[in-house]
Amino acid sequence: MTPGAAALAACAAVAALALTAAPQSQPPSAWPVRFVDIAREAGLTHPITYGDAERKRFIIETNGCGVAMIDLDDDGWVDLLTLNGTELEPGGRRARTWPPGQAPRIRLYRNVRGRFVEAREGSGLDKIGWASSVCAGDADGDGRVDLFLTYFGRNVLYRNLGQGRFEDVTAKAGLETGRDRWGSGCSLLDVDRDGDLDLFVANYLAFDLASAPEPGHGPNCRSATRKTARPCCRSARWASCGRRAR
Ligand SMILES: [Ca+2]
Ligand SMILES: [Ca+2]
Ligand SMILES: [Ca+2]
Repeated sequence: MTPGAAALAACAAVAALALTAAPQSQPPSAWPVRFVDIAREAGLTHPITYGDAERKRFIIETNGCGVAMIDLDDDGWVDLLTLNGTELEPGGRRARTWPPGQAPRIRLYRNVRGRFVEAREGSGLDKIGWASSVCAGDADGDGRVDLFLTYFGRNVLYRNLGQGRFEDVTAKAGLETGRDRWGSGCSLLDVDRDGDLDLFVANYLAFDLASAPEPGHGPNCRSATRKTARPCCRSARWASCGRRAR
């Protein structure tokens, strides 16, 4: 057998072995996971408010907000924090003023063996506004999980004081931005591995409620593919957008 023929024969043998060793292909089985909505049974019935429930005029009313599931009291049961938004004044461009006790608020629920019980008073998570996202971590290294919340407006760092109570330490932590921005996402992570948690905040649009055009009247709502620009969001289903953040 020539060297070339020997090499070919060896390759054929390896290929035959590979074929016999290859697993038989199996039809994909259904993923054995199902989800069932048990929010009501678990005690989670409060709605989230984010702009007018029926008609959205501006993009700020459309994005909604996040939640966090964390064991805040170290009892082994994951607790729940739900953020909230607000509404605009009817026909106006400012966040409305709410009667005492009626503002949509951040809700902190303690998990009591699978049922969530709201901590009604004294949590200190008091800021009302367009909350967007939340991230959790022990920012000051005292062993308790703290919370950072982003807003359209002013972001907030809440220090966990224990017993379901929090303190706004944004200014103390050097996190005042000096101007309103639209914080859309965040992470608390040790980027440089020095043992201290660092903070990453992503911002969304540069958006100003005072100057945002009504739906159908802004340059972002015009078709760029037609010779004659025309509104592409005439319906109230479309909301007026802002510029990209820089
Ligand atoms: Ca818990
Ligand atoms: Ca802490
Ligand atoms: Ca660090």
